[in-house]
Amino acid sequence: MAETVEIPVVWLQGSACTGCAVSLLNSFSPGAASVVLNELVPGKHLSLRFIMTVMAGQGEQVMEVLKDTAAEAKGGYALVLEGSLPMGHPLFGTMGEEEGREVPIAEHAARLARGAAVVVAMGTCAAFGGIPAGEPNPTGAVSAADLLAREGIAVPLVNIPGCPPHPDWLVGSLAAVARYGLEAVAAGLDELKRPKMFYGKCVHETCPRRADFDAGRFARKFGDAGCLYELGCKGPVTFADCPTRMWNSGTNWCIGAGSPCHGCVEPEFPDRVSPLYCKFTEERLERFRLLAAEAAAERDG
Ligand code: FSX
Ligand code: SF4
Repeated sequence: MAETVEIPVVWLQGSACTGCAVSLLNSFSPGAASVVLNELVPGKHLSLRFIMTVMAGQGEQVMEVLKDTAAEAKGGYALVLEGSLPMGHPLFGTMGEEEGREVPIAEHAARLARGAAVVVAMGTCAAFGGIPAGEPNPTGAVSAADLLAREGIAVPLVNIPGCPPHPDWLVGSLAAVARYGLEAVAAGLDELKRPKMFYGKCVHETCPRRADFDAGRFARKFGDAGCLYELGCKGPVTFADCPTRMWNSGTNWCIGAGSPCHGCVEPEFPDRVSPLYCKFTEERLERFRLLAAEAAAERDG
């Protein structure tokens, strides 16, 4: 029998609520235990070597794992980044010490990204900055893409946004990389580096309340039947397969539970889709995009 190929995975967490790691534990098919214990696709096994939320080890020993992976598996491991990277002060978000100095998570991330085959930004915080980078961004939090650009690291990046992301979006993307190769997955990314197989359709297109929208039947208060647009639904500007995939092992999803879509997979989340329960308009979105572009231009000098 052919030997199983091990794909080392290192998972670092910066500024985040830990929901992304918890969401991974909700993986249903395959189950979370199966993701780490069994072959993900025939002949390929994800060797999850480091993940702070779940691993039992701690201290020097686990920090060695990071160094060993960077050295032994150079160019062949996946770096998953959860959360944004706080860059505002050297003591924001540190992990471990080196010669008496506490090492910022951004430094670990940059070091590991240099030798990775792929960086996967898990969650909207890692992909676009998300909640920790919300105005006024007191910790100077940046996304994985920003970190790679600042450090001049040219490594393939896959964004898996969502606050938190659906477990299938990560597990499915990693399975696709293991099965079809990185190039095939890279070819299927949208302009925001999200896999189109999960983020290719607008929520509004496949929403079961779409007929209500078209007929002008709008919910006026929570609990009403009808389209949730007047209550702040961001489905018309949000790209994800939540309406068909659903959450919690296919149980339900935000709009199914009567909550407007908050647009959590989009770079505009959270600042520019807020207030979450206020009606959103195309004009408002345009204005916010303009402001965001101006702010980015100012930031980049
Ligand atoms: Fe961010 Fe992850 Fe939002 Fe939380 O840890 S994408 S705050 S739900 O889940 O990074
Ligand atoms: Fe569109 Fe939201 Fe209305 Fe669904 S509830 S039809 S996504 S506006």
